[in-house]
Amino acid sequence: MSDTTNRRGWLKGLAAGSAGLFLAACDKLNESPKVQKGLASAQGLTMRAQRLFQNRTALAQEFTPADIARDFRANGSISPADPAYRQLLTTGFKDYRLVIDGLVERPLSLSLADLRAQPSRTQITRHDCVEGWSSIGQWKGARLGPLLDRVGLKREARYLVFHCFDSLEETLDGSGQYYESIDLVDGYHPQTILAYEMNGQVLPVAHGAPLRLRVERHLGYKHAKYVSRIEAVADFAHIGQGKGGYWEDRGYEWYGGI
Ligand SMILES: Nc1nc2c(c(=O)[nH]1)N[C@H]1C(S)=C(S)[C@@H](COP(=O)(O)O)O[C@H]1N2
Ligand SMILES: [Mo]
Repeated sequence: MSDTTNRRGWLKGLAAGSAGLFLAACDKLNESPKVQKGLASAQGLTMRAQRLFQNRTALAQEFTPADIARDFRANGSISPADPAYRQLLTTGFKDYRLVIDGLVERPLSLSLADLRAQPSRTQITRHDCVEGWSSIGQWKGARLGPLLDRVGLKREARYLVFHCFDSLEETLDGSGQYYESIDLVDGYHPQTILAYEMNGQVLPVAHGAPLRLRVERHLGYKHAKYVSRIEAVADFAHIGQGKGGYWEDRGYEWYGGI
């Protein structure tokens, strides 16, 4: 079965459920406003929800090279001390592999060279941290959408969990490990990339080397740095403290949309 057929079947299966509306946003079909309208009324959604839905596929604002911050702030973990990370860093990430698994048909393990060979996107965007600062930077990375098609999401997959190398908090039970999650609308959003370059240079350690998520319609904490694994899941109740992310487990909203 080809990737496209696969994904259609997957979308069809879900369109029956309540999740279908949002998930269908990544299908070509939905570029037609008529179809969006039909879907929304079929689901009995209010005008407000419909607007939110259409809005979610829109692009985040992009800027020009002149707007790039000279001193893009680094925040949270900036130099992970975790042994597995230190080991990879020492050897220039030559043994780094991004694992994509969970509810997928064909799990993948990708080197940085593999990732660089994937369809990419370069974008100049503004990063907004809830702590009240913003910085504009240029990011280049592998588009997540085509990678999701490559692994073939199973019908039950609804979220993507990004597991990171760094522990932001030292704990004995591992609950201080950073992680994040997004839904499939954001997974397939054209500006959602796994960035390996920042401002035309190899991604610096402080900003998440060798690979970090850019999910441009969201607040800073959703942009997982030091990504080691992407796991497709039906729900994230069993991960961390169950709220979908390190900061979500500590009180932030799961939906950090901007
Ligand atoms: N793995 C990991 N990802 C992370 C964090 C972190 O501490 N660890 N901090 C988050 C927060 S709150 C922000 S604002 C951004 C900071 O990204 P930057 O260091 O490139 O500015 O990364 C986000 N992703
Ligand atoms: Mo942040």
